[in-house]
Amino acid sequence: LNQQGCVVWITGLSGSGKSTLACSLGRELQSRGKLSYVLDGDNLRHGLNKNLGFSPESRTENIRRTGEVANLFADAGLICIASLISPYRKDRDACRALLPDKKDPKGLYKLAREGKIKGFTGIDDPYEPPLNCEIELQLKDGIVPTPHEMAGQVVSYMENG
Ligand code: GGZ
Repeated sequence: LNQQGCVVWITGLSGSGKSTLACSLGRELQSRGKLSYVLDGDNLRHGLNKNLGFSPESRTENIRRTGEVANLFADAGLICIASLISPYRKDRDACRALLPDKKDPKGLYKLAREGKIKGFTGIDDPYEPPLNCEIELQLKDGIVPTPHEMAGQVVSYMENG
């Protein structure tokens, strides 16, 4: 299997279309040759989470179990799409903490913040942005451009100045 696993977590109210989006995303990924698996809150409540109701504690446990399973799927290289109401922020944050951080894939920032790496650029050692660089890659509507778009900006500068 030549793909990096990850978790796409869909949260929202009952009836807001989470399951529909999850299925549709699964089909879209399949058409691109990517293997995915949907963990749907309502379905999981028939099996794995059969003994759970809707008290705050039960929901927390529901999210925790699903997060652990999603993490295993991702570890096996699948794109795991979880669709659960997951109403409480603290439960979603706990789930997120289980998963490898895509913004810190090597875990270096985490180690640096814990003081386990000293002199890490951007944490306890400076990064001095250039004062007069030739190109500054621009956000588009506040969104970070894709690598392809950024490459376009560089090429355009090289051609047109
Ligand atoms: C919210 C409830 C409740 C209560 C039953 N509150 O739209 P549905 O019907 O088919 O899917 C909903 C499902 C929610 O399960 P989750 O595992 O996603 O919830 S949570 O993340 O909060 O643990 C809904 C149905 O269960 N349902 N009672 N009281 N949704």
